[in-house]
Amino acid sequence: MSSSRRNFFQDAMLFGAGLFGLSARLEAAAVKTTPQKRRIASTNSTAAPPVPMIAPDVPDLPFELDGAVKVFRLKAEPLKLKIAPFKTIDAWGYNGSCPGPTIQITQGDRVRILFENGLPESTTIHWHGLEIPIEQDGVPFISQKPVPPGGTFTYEFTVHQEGTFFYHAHSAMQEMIGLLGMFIAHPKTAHAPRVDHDYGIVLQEWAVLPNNSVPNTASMEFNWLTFNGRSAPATTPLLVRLGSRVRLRFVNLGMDHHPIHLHGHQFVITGSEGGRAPESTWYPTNTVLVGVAQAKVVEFQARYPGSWMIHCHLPHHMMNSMADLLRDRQIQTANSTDPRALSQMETLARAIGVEHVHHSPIAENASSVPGFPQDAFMEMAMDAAVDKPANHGLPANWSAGMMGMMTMLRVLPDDQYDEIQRLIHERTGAATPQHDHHAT
Ligand SMILES: [Cu+2]
Repeated sequence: MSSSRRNFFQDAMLFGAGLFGLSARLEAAAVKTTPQKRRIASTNSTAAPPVPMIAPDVPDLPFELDGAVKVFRLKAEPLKLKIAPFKTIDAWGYNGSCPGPTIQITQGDRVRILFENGLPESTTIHWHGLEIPIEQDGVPFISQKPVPPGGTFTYEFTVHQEGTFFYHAHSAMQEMIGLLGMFIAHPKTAHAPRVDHDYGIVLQEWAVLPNNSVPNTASMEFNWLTFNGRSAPATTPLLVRLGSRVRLRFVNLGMDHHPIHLHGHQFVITGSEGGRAPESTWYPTNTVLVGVAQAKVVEFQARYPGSWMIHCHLPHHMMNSMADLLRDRQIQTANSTDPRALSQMETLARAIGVEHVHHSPIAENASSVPGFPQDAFMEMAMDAAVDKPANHGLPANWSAGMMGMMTMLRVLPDDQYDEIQRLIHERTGAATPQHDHHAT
């Protein structure tokens, strides 16, 4: 038997039994990895199927099988989105999630999406980057009639590509209020070199005036920047084993291009919204510009232990609730009425010996120095308000250094990695690592 035939049969066995839903596959993966230490598989044969992608804070969309067709259900609807401790906005999304739940399939799959419009206005879904028949393209008035409020539409197509795609409403303002989600088409056998961890992050930006909850989708003054619908420190760190090979996928559908920077490691750009890039194009870098409507995929070896920042490097995208109209340019991260946030800020103040409850030390003559304040008044620790297993073991007041479009890559030795996976298991009762949707 040729090796490609053998690979095919291995895949058929591995995938054939596991077509109950991606969550079932993730569960199986988690069960395998949690109890005993898993050997790093980077250098192993690529015959096995790829690891599923995990988008922290975003669920996967389950499916049912109708014969060989994977049947998904998506409903567009308004929702409340808690983007930061004590900051909740009115967004629109799918199935109660913004970004919408991730669709993960295998190259070659036929998919059917039963779509329902729970919005107060018409919409459609466009499948960004997929080569599918024009009737499935989801452009209102051009490829289909708009789906009216309360209406339904069935999309069905075969995906012959592999890569990082996304779905979104094909209406500009609807995109900006949150109507998008990731669509991942995995190759049947993993790309070489094989990765041990695969993470996805959706980049979004919001203009929400103080004391408002509805984003102004016509504004260019973005003051809240999110990874997977959360602003730091509410983002969930990406956990990887020391020595493992890691893939990160970024998707951007906003008004700005975001230069995403990783600390402490070099990576190579291995793919875009068009699929896998040939290895001859890879070069070492540590910042990837994720343009509007683009996906960028990077890979690297997690060589250095520590909690390393991953963040947009546009300075204004490393802040929360940036609003110039606030008196004295004071920046507010949390609603100041929340007792947990306030008590955490007081703890920080005591720890660093300042009078004010919410910032690091300033000079006595600070107010007479031209230019002051710059970053003073912005740091507010709220570790307790964003407590979750993925943050376990970080230094006290770590959250004061986290704002805006920012998360961490936590490169952990086996014992620490396993300990946190055990805590995740305990906290959520779920087998899916890092999915911590309901943590407060
Ligand atoms: Cu940015």
